[in-house]
Amino acid sequence: MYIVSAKYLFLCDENFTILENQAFIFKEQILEFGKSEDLLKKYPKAQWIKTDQNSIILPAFINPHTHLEFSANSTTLHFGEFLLWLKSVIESRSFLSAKAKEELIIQNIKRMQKSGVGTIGEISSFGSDLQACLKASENGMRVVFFNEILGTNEKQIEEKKAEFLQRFENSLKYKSEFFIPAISVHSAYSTHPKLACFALDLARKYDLLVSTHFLESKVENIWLRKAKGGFKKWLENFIANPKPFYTPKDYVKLFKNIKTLFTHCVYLKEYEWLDKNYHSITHCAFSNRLLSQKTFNLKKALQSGLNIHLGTDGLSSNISLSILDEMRANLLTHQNEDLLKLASRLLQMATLYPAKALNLNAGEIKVGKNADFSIFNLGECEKKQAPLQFILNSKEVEKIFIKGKECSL
Ligand code: MCF
Ligand code: FE
Repeated sequence: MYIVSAKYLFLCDENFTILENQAFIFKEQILEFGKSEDLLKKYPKAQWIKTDQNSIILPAFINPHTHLEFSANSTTLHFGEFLLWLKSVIESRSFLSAKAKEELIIQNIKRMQKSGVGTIGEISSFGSDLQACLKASENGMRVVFFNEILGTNEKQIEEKKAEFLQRFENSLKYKSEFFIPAISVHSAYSTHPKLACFALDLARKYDLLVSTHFLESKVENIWLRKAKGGFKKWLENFIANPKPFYTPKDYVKLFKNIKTLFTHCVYLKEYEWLDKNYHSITHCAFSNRLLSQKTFNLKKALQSGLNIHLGTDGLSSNISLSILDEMRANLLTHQNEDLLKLASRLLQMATLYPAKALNLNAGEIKVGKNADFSIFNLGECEKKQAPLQFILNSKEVEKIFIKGKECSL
């Protein structure tokens, strides 16, 4: 049993409560809050976790959308327009993935851990990230492992199913509290309905989480809504008279009653298509700036009452996998939001909300929740300013605990 105290405890509950000079007792889970003196009297054998006098404690961050197989990208992929990027991905993905060796992926996971992340949602395109993710899951990183399916060619359906099944079934063998197999249906423009339905039937059968990219870019929006634009022109190089597989509304219907994270949704206005009980939106501001040609309307999205949370996306469309960097990007992106209110909302969007989207008993400092939390040192600051000052100034944790166990950094 342990006891830890902080200058400010960001509970990351719905009201964004901040406790000042308070402590809590924890084992694998959080057991009790109070003043350190009182708790020490009640639990004289509890071990002290030493903290700085200006420390901040908050739930470990959850980054539900990474592509670690693209970790080797820095200057290879092309940004500014989605098809430009997609063509560069198709050209360079085998080379990039071969360069993203286990060591590089582990290094990137470690970096995320140092930036306060305790859980990742990894979109696995090829399965070459499996070993690194398994190792990380033994060292305190919780991994939701989304096996990706995609393919548009009617003639290759069986081949694609078999290749997906092999990766998927292999990941199922390692299922544990820290390694959670899941499914990613890549997108409406890249996944044939036969493949999408095949994967989603498995998600229903095994009760698995699902992730999908949705209405991310200008070209995708025109393609799905009007069957026109750059996608059509590009596809005409391969097939005569190409048509989208779905309308956006029909695509969403495939995910009925399945817990799904819809990533991006920059061009979604019809929030009512999504089901609040099952669906959430992963917002990746940095990635959107590089690929989407439009800014996600955070105000409208939050007003819809849907669960909106943050993700970094991969180094395929970002320069950092740190959720803190992503929060700073969000501060600049959403300029019409009140700065202080946005700061505390962003912290919820990296803790409480993704935990709900991923069905995790974490993301909040609360009795009964897993003791997944980080300790940061921050200079002296006023309580109301603390969430913003924390986002502006924090880079690395002092300590991070997952399920009550300190992770070695
Ligand atoms: O989220 C970004 C942009 N949108 C779509 N896909 C990806 C992103 N980063 C990496 N990807 C991967 C995706 O998982 O790139 C491939 C897929 O394997 C694109 S489709 C050939
Ligand atoms: Fe992505």
